[in-house]
Amino acid sequence: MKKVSLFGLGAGLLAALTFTSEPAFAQQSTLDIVKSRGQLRCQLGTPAPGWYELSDSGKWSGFDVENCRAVAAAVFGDPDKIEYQSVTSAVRFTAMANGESDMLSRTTTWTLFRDTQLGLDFTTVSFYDGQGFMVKKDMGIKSALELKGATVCVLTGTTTELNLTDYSRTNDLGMNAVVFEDSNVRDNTFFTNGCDAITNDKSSLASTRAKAPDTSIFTILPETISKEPLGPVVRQNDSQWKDIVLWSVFAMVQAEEFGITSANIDKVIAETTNPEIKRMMGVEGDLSKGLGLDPKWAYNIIKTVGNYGENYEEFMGEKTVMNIPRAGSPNALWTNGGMMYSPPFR
Ligand SMILES: N[C@@H](CCC(=O)N[C@@H](CS)C(=O)NCC(=O)O)C(=O)O
Repeated sequence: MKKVSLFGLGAGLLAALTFTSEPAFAQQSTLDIVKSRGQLRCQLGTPAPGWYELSDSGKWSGFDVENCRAVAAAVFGDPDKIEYQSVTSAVRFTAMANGESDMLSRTTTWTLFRDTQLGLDFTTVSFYDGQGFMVKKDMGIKSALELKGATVCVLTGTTTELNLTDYSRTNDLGMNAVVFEDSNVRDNTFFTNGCDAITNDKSSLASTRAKAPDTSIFTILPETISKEPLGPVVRQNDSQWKDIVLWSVFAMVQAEEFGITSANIDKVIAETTNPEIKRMMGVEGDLSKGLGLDPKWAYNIIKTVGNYGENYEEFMGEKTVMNIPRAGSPNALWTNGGMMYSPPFR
């Protein structure tokens, strides 16, 4: 029996439920459910370079996948105890609200509506982005403001779709949205000239470009038309679970600030005199108690998944197909002038 009303779903969304739901859980915490299942159910989007890639052998990897792996490492000491769910943007929140996914980590923008009217809680921002437009270079334009009357490929159920409407209206551009539910169909339509432009978070434009047979023919226009703070989402009303996901991300950010990597962590712990590192790594104190996790939860994240900077470099950095410079962006550590900032581990 579905108890979806627990999550504050409206009748409209209820009607839109497409997932078989498991029995809802009035008392049982998400942590208990995840532990007794022996796996974290983590929701990703459909495969996209940089963010969530699926190898031929069925292995997921990517920047947003690392948030799932961090939580599994925190809960189980093993980042692979995950059942991944690949879901389109259009139905992602339904899959959360009905209990199908324990968390989502999939280029999802934190907005007031989503945080307060879908039975969900946003945890923190793991990547700051903004929306842009990509066109083929041979179109010969330099600005989105030249896209008057253009057809623009866009994914449904996204902030992207809403921002496109706002931007077109505000600037009197009369753009025509060509709306898709499947991101592959959207991308292929753009590649084969079915639209003049494609719009998305700029990081996702880089991801689309990376899928193209010839990446050199595209240009991402300079305008950033929105704020897209992306991060993991959980169901509302389970603050312990929210804390686990939130502090798993913070642990990766804080480890980078401390200069702790997956490679040097054991040496740092053996040699450090820094009490905050000792507390964070479970060598001293009992900081893990409130989270209901093993004292080594943060150690397990950094040892097996790495710190924030390691993950950025591996999946988003300038040596990757994404090639998104971090220096000077909000995704730099606060100590380098960015916005990546963890509260204290005390
Ligand atoms: N950040 C925006 C856009 C999210 C979005 O559409 N992400 C794409 C990236 S290409 C995605 O996850 N696509 C996979 C899919 O929907 O199948 C939002 O939260 O609405």
